[in-house]
Amino acid sequence: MTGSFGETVVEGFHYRFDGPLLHEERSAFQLVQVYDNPAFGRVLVLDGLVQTSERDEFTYHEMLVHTPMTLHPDPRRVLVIGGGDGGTLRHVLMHPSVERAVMVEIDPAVTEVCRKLMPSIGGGCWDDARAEVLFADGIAYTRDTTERFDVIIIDSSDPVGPGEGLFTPAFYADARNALADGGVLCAQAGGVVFADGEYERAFANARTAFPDARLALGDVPIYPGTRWSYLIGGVSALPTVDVLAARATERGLVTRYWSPELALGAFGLPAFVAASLAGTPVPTWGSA
Ligand code: SPD
Repeated sequence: MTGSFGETVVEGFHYRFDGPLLHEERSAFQLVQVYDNPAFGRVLVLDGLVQTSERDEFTYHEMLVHTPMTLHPDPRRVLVIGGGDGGTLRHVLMHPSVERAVMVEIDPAVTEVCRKLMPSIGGGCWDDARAEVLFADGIAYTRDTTERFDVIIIDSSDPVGPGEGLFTPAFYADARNALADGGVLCAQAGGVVFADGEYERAFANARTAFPDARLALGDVPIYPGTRWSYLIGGVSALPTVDVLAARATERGLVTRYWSPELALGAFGLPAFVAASLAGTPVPTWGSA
């Protein structure tokens, strides 16, 4: 079947991918689609919004995972909320210090189709004895768990539909409680170029539980506007690049996007993002 898919980014700007639809189903939670695109390979789309692709997933997952994992000196227990495609779990398990990684995904249909049609994203994570994969509500899990985690990673979809509750003050407070002493939180917080208050709201809500919350930015070519934000909580002072580099070397990390220099530089924000987070009025996108 030939076809195309895409998103309306803002009024007057739509982006379109060509490629056949390989899979479509309405799960109990959302519309799940996989397309095949000549530039990005297979692409997972949920409720019409692009989630990840075979060819650029590394840009997103490496920032989302290796940044918090190397900010922690010895991450042994890790909780992943969402991340049904397996990319986040696969990258978490690259850290040899990890003894246990729990992934809580709400929609089994996402995992099932990604394992079948996009197997390179999760790789061997599904068979790793350190991993436990649960299909359950991540909000309830985080609230109710008695375990304490060194790193919690929120690999959600956008703050609409199933992902909405993962951006609230109540959820961030529960995540704070589920962290061990010295624990680090990382959550995807949306794009910053064509943002509609999304990352600012996530940041403000996270700050109610993590007074030290900060934002890092990275590039994800397939996402609208490309510049993507990652919220980090639980790190009062960033380490030096030498500390991050030593941790990456000790752990034998082999990365294609992430580097210690990039990770620390990512906390240097464009002026309009810093101003927006500070609540200082900034010109909206497209203003002269
Ligand atoms: N607008 C799409 C944001 C999606 C972020 N999560 C993607 C999941 C990839 N593991």
